[in-house]
Amino acid sequence: MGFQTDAIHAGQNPDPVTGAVSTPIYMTSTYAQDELGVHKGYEYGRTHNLTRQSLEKNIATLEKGKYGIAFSSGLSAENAVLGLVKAGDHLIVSNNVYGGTYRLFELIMKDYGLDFSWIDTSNPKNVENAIKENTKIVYIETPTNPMLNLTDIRAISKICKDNNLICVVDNTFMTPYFQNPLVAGADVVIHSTTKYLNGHCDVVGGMLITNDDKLHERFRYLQNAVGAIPSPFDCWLTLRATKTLAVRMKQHQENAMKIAEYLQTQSYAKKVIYPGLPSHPQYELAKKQMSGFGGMISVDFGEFETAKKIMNNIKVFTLAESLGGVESLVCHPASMTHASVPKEEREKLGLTESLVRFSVGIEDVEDLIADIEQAVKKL
Ligand code: P1T
Repeated sequence: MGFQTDAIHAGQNPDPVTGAVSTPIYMTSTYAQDELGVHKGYEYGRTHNLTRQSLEKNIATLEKGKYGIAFSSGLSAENAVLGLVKAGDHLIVSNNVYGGTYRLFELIMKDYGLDFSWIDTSNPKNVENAIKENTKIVYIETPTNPMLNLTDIRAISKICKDNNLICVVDNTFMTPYFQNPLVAGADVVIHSTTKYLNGHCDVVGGMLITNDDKLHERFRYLQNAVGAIPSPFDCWLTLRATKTLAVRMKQHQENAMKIAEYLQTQSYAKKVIYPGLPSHPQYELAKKQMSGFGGMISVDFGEFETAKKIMNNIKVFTLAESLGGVESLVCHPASMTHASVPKEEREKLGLTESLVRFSVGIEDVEDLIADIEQAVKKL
């Protein structure tokens, strides 16, 4: 089936009892058993929930995967990935990832005996060179948050296959509409469904997707044993949202392209980073690896004061953490989403105090550009 057909139908069948077309929200913590040891396959809410199963099947289908395993946040999904390794193991990770990912890996899990190498994965050679005896996972984010650096998923997946490593890709920024890492050879896809998949800034959630039976078995075990599960209502909201993912992503990207092209002509915007601009250093890879460029733009305004004034004066864009909602947001990565990353590390990546991240929503683009113009007039 095509993407939009799957988005609307995969994982969803009319309710067998009433014929309800919209998947019911099964708000129950437990299930009646017919007699001891005889039940309908549903025993306890943490372990089984039909609304959650529908969402898992839906997103797995969009990612061209066999299995989806839902979590209560993107970070709890990431934590389940770390449940594949044990003390003494080594992981290679993209040197620019969401700040919370850095915090979980480097500031928490390192104390439990995991070793992380933070590598510029945009050059596959760097990944090959970083492999050690005890390396188990290569974890990449592409495009990265917020520098929008790309990593060649095919090249990294091949290195992983050749070295018996697990390749994990955070596909939050692109969504399955623009990029399918499993098709490119990755073993696991991770999403913060909080972002584009849910798309309305009203749910926090996460998802892992894989084709591998063994990985699925382990993730399913961890989902139940650790218990970081999303509520049935949150699953239902996200299931409702993926139905419009394709139309939303088209509009996010159309708006983002127009804004990026506009900002590029403005002298106050010292550096405009958007994978859809030919000036992006990995524009060729972007065209090859993704079927679109997404809705995220990062702009370096050169001076912190300029960046601050724009963020404080902008009106249609809301100054807030997060991204991927229908409403446009603006954020200051250095003090907000990436505050956990040491300043020296941030500066090495170009994640400066004057960098502003725009999550372009699906409002009328003329209003968004006029909003930036009015904020800049106050400089
Ligand atoms: O917030 P949560 O659902 O736990 O997801 C974490 C996460 C994982 N991966 C990426 C690429 C992300 O961007 C995030 C969360 N990011 C933000 C909250 C943000 O504003 O960048």
